[in-house]
Amino acid sequence: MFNPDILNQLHNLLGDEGLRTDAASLQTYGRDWTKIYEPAPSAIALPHSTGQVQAIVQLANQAGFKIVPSGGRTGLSGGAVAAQGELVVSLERMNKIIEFNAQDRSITCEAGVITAQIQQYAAEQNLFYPVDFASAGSSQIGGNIATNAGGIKVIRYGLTRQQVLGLELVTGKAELLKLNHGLVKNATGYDLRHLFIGSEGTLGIITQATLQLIRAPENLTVLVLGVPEFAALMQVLTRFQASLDLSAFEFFSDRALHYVVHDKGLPKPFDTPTPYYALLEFENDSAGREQAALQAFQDCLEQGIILDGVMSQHQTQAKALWRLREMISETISVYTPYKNDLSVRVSQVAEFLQAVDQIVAERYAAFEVIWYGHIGDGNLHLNILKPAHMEKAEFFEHCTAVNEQVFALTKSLNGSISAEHGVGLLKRDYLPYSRSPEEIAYMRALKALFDPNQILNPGKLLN
Ligand code: 2HG
Ligand code: ZN
Repeated sequence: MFNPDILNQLHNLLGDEGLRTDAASLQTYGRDWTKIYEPAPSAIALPHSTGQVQAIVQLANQAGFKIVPSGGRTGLSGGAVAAQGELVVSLERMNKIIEFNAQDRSITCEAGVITAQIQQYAAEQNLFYPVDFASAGSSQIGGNIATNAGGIKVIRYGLTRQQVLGLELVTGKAELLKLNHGLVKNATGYDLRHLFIGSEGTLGIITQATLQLIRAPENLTVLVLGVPEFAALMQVLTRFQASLDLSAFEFFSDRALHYVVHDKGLPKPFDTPTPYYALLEFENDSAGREQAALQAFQDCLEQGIILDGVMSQHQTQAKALWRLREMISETISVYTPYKNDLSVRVSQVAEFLQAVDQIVAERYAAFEVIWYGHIGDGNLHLNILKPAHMEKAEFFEHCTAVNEQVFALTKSLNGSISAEHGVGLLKRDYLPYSRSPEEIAYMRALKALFDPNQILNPGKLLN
C-alpha cells in the first residue's frame, strides 16, 4: 500500500474524481479477463488529460512506485493485471474523439475511447474502422494499440498497427512524444511509433492516437461451411481465395458449436453434423462475386472438402452466423479454460493443426478441447476446459507441462506462442520460444532506454 504522502500527492494532482482506493475499485481495475491473478493495486488513478498522465509518471519516478496502464482490461494474458501494489492508471476518462478529417479519412481520439465507438463513428461518416473482435464493446483504443490487437478481419485489413497514423504518448521518463503526426509517408528514419504499438504499456502510456479509416465494405456476406477434417480447412481457404478477396476466414470445432448452441441458445447453421466449421466473409458488391462464391461452394462440395453450408441472405442473418464464432470465448469462459493462442505461417497451418492434434490426443486425452481461431491468418486458439472435479491448480499444472511440447512444436515452425493476445504475465516465461536471445536483449535495452527506473508495467512481457 502507498504511504499517505504519496496518496496525498496523487490526490492533489487528480482530485476526488481522479483517485480511488475503495476495495471494489481495486478489485475491478486490478484485473483483466485473465482471471488467474489476484488483484492487489494500491490505488486507481483516472487522469483526464495528457498533462495529468505526465505528472503521474513524474511522481512515480520520484517516489518509486510502479504503474499499470489500463484500458478496457479485456486482455487474456494478464497484461493489465495489478497484483503487486501498483498504481493503476486508467485512461477511461480520456474518452473524447478530438478530430475527424474527411480528406485524410482519419480520426484523432484520446486513448480511452471504446473500440466500438470508433467503429460507430466511422460508420456515421460512411467509412470503416476495420479492427474488430468480440470484446470491441469494452476494449479501448489505447489498449488495442498497446497490444496491437488483431481479431477477425486481419486476413483483409491487417492488425491495429496498420491503422495507426499517429501517436501521442508519455514515456517511462515522463517525456511527451508525438509520433508520425498522421502522415501516410514519412521516411525519416526509425519509426518509433511502431515500437510502442504492441509494447504492452512497458515503454510508455499512449494518450492519443490518429487512426486511418477506410472505405466501408458493401453487403458483407457470410458463409458457414461444414468441413470433415482439419486437412480440408485450408483447401477450402485456397479454393475460395482463388476467386474472392475474403475479409474473414475463421474456423471452430463441433464442440465449440455445441457450447454456443446449448449454453447460449444460438441456432445451428444447418442440420448436418460436421467435425469442423469454416466461417467465411466476403464483400458481395456485384452479382459476379456472389456467383464466384456459389461456384467455389459447389466445387468444394464436389471435392468432398465440405459437407454442407449456408450463405447469409441479409445482414441480420450474417450477424447471426458471426455470433456462432464470436460467442465461443465468452461461452466457454465459465469452464475455466486454459488458453493457447498460437500462430504459424498460413502455408504451415495444415501441418501445424495435425501436429497439435496429435499432442492433444496424447496429452489431453482426458480433457475437453475446444478448437477455433482465425486460421485464414495462421492463428489458432486452442482452449482446454477444466474438468469440473479437478482443482484449478492441478489443472493448470498439467496444462503448463503440455505447453513445453506445444511451444517446442511452434518454435520448430518459427511460429508464435502468442499470436494476438500478447505476452503479459501469462506468456512471459515462454518468450524464448518465439524470440531469440539477441532479440530479447534488444527488447531489454529498449525498456531501459524509455523506462530506466522500470516504472511501467513491471514484470509484463519481460521479467
Ligand atoms: C477470439 O478470437 C478471441 O475469440 C478470444 O481472441 C480467444 O478465448 C480465446 O481463446
Ligand atoms: Zn482471437
